[in-house]
Amino acid sequence: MVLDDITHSGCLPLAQCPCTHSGHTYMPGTSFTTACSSCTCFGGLWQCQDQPCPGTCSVQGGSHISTYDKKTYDVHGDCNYLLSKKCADSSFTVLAELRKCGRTDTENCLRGVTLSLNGGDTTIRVQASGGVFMNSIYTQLPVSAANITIFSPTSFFILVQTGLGLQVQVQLVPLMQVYLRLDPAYHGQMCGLCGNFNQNQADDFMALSGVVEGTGAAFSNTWKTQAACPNAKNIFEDPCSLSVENENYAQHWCSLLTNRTGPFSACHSTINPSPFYSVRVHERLGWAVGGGWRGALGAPLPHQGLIPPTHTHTASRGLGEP
Ligand SMILES: [Ca+2]
Repeated sequence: MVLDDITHSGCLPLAQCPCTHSGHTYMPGTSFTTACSSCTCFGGLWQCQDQPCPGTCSVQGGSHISTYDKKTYDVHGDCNYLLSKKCADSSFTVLAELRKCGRTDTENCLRGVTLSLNGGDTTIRVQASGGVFMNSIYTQLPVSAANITIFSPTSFFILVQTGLGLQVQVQLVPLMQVYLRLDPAYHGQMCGLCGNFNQNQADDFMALSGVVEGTGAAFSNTWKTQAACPNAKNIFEDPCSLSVENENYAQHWCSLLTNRTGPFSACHSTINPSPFYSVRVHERLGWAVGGGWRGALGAPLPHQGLIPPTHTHTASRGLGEP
């Protein structure tokens, strides 16, 4: 017999112990499923099995890449890049246009995302302005064609849903960012800045030649789609070192993300805010140093859910994310 400190029902056999998850109580034998695992409560403990998990790759802040295998690096580029494609064929190809957009080399913007299907039979380009072009023709949303649906769930987002297991989520406000969500069936078959999706971060910088590049810049240069573009350089300069005042400003506002009693604290049990904090501080500093600062921390954060519960708005919904 053990003391039930969850539902406070007194003493009960171990096998009858409930479990908790995210503040909810589950009785023995009940289960819950997430996108990546299935867990069942046995004797007060969760027994979980991994499920095939979709991969998410993103380009945030114009330069921060997070691969399907969750390796993060920066590309301070000024070119079109192959973001992701199946290595073996051209069933789908996603290109990203990254441009310099300020006075310093660390200010970069995502200007457009292009999705090609079936070897280029269908090409969809989404511009930072929100304009959508299908086969170079300006297209009003929603639009549905063979194997593809494009719609705007809110004024902040455009979703491109393909019948190939790839969803492209384009954020437009306050700046263009893109998230690729890929079916686990593509495990280990991918090429491009998003990596190979084999659940091994260590080989994500492997170029087509088979060589594993040492830096994000060198790796990104192997995926330029225009030879005439300048090569991206490694930038080791910490923008925090340029201005104590800017650093304090960025840390003050961005610490709202990690503050244990702040507006995002209710999300912390589900999402670790630290990576977001780090990216945002550098983003704000980069903007501040370059004069492009707009002071918009309240802008929507990536769709993974880091939106304050008290400010949840339609921009965060309908994206199918946990
Ligand atoms: Ca990998």
